[in-house]
Amino acid sequence: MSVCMQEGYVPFIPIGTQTAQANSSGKMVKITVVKTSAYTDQKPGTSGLRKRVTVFQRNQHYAENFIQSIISAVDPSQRQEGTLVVGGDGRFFMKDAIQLIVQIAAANGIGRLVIGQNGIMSTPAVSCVIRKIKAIGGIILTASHNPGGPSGDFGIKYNISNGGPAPEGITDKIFQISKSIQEYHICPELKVDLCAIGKQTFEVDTFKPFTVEIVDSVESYAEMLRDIFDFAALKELLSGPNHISVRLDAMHGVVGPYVKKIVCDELGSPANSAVNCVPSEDFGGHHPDPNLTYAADLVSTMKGGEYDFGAAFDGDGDRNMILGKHGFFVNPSDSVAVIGANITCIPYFQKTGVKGLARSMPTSGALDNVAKALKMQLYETPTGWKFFGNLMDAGKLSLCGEESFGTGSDHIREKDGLWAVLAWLSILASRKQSVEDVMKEHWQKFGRNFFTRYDYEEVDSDAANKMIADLQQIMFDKAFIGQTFSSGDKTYKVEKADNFEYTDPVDGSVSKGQGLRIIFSDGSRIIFRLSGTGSAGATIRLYIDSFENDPQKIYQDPQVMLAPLVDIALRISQLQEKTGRNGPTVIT
Ligand code: G16
Repeated sequence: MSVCMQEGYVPFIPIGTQTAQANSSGKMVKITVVKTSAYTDQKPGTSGLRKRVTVFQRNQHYAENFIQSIISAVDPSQRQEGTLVVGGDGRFFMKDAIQLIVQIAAANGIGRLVIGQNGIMSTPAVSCVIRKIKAIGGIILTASHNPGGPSGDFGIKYNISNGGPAPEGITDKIFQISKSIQEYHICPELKVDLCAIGKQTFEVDTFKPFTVEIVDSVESYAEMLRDIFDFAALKELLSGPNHISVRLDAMHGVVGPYVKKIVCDELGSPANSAVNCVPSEDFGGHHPDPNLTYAADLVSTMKGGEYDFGAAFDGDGDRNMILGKHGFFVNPSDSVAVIGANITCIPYFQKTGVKGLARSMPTSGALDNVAKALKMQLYETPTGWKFFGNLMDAGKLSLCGEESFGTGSDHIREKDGLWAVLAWLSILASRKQSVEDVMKEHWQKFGRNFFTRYDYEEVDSDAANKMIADLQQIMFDKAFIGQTFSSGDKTYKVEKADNFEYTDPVDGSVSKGQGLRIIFSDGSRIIFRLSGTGSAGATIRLYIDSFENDPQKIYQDPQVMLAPLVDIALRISQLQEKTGRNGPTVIT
């Protein structure tokens, strides 16, 4: 029945396929109840549960407990009629996890699963499919930009019916269940063939037939993009007589098949314009993280000058990095601002209008400048794409972005790497300018927010927590406001210091403790927060944002421009002394 049967695969009583009628003589799939012990560390972070693969493999029932906790959070009345979409970025342990999801979903009365072929489906594509087929939610197997392979990371994320990451109310519920779970329900003999496109139906004890539908990983998503962008104009740009040359690096992640089918096959870019397009379980041994450090190969190729436009994606295809000729770097905070300023180049927004713009708190104020100039509403949310979903559902938000290489719109409820690339290409097609010229003109018109982020990865957790606690104490001292700090020839006066708190304008929910902010009288900001996506130790992020509109200064090197603020941040926090780190692991 399948042309790509997996090794060791033993098909178990599918009673029907797309072509065959249900066979009532098929054996009944039995449900087993397994006793288990709860774990206390299954709290979803910024985006799902992310841990070392070994944590999932070596701790008994670790993955089963978390999958059961997710499904237990789904109202039983929704399960039998409901569909869950399942897909992942192809990393090590994904296929094992998908088989567990199938077995546990069936045993808990979920009616139908829709799974990407071979388990492959990018995070934006899962969001797209959930919305398209009106599923009750989805489970995404990814640790995003974290490395993969047997000694890398694995992750499980739950998305809700709007296609977006579960909000805190639901992730808290999942966490509570995981802390007291005593048993899980599973159909251990049930196995599905992930290769064969089509339906497999099983008769599960107690419940009515359980259907697993394996779908093409790319098609629904491609169809959506065809509706958003002007494919004829993009085709002209990529393969017409005056075409530009692009270099897209899928970083061995899930986006490879999407880039190949959409950009190469459909828009006509030559096959060699897309590299590292076969998803691999360990991402070729690299970090699938589209930044200047981990996408160094792309940066160096772009510096050669052969290509006009470059982009890289992360493991699950939701992040993007945009580069121009000779490696000209577009900061993600600027990227969303440029898209905002040129939004009418994208047909989708001509149809829907622009309801509002949003950025996460640490993201630079570049988007604010656009919102102000174009008289659009701007929302500032905590870090985490899940915070944008409510605004979109309420019709308040069209375009948003984060400094962490995430850009997207209300076409789905996840950030979308390939969408961002097509958005930039639409701007280039319409303006007939280079990436660098578009960016420079933007700074001339709106001023420039110089931005940098320093990441200190795998810091000792106690030391990181103490540093943050001590800093908060300093900042909350009344004497801190009004204090001045100098470095080189620059002096800054503290105007405001707080731990960012967000009240969702739609449902009134409050999210506290979202990052320490020191805001100076000229609007410059120093922000410290602990990452919620690491899997070992703590990652401290230091963000610096400072606006400049002197035309003589807007082309300077951000690291030079921001050096005084970095110095001040390190002095106030004593980060180096308290963590023993002399420098960051990654600078963006
Ligand atoms: C996730 C979230 C993003 C967030 C990023 C970084 O992205 O979806 O909204 O900005 O993590 O979070 P943190 O600073 O806490 O590490 P992804 O691509 O990792 O799923």
